[in-house]
Amino acid sequence: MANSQYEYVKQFEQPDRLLPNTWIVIRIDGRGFTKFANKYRFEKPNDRRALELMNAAAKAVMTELPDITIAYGVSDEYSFVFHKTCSLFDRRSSKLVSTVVSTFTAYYVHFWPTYFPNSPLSPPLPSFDGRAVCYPSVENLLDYMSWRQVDCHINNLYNTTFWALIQQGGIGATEAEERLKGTLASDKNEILFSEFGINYNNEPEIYKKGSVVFRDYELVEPGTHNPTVEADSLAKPVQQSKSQAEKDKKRRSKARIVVEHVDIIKPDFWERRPWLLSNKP
Ligand code: DGT
Ligand code: MG
Ligand code: MG
Ligand code: MG
Ligand code: MG
Repeated sequence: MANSQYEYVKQFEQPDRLLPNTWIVIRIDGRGFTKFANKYRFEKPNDRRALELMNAAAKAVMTELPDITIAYGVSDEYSFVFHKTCSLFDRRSSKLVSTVVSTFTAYYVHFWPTYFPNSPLSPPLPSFDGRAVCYPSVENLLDYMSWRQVDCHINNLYNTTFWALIQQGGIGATEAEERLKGTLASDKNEILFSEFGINYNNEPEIYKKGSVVFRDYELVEPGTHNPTVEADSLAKPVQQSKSQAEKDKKRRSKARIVVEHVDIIKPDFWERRPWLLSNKP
């Protein structure tokens, strides 16, 4: 099409390409989910249907975007990790973030009736915000993932104790908050055990650890790979032929996507699945 007198407006667009050779994390978070959870009577502190709905939407996002290496979800949030060699949308931040957010939201609404068959959605409908952050090293990326999982643990231990005090202990929210002020993890474990007979260790893994979504291949022996060293050893992305890249992409789209509730803070998880952090996406 010939240039029109209006074409100059294009120059107002700002470039937003994310730093090359860095791991891109896109985190989405439910907007106003405190209210949303009350409206649909989510169970407190954890509603399994709500968490499984989040996981189903995350799985669908990973299926549609094979560039995503791994995802981690807790509460109303999900973090999607794009491989450092990812070139999708020329790594343009707004395109990546908006695609992840809208794909996730669309599937969340799509799968809603499967998980909440007796509570049809009505406006205001669920929506999510999103942001992209680049992590330059595997160590930074793993620290990010650990940060989210530690957050899950701290919040879940607090919420489990808080709601036990209210639901089983019969005290009010203000009083429960007072009781928990300044307590350590060991104190909360003790309250749960001695007052309510709850052994926190026996709580469901999905609540304690959150949800990890990734493509599954055969596990390797632990200790034979050091993913941090290996994946950080090359500054330049491995040059692949187009046909090889296509093949890899096909392999990724065919792989089984699994959801597990496991520790991703210790190196074991990563060592046994070297494909997650490998230089080749
Ligand atoms: P935001 O993200 O700033 O728009 O505001 P919120 O309200 O979404 O706050 P956020 O994201 O910090 O916290 C998540 C809220 O979602 C939190 O208030 C509890 C609620 N929520 C998430 N999962 C569950 C669940 O399984 N059960 C219940 N009862 N509430 C949940
Ligand atoms: Mg928030
Ligand atoms: Mg939220
Ligand atoms: Mg949140
Ligand atoms: Mg278009």
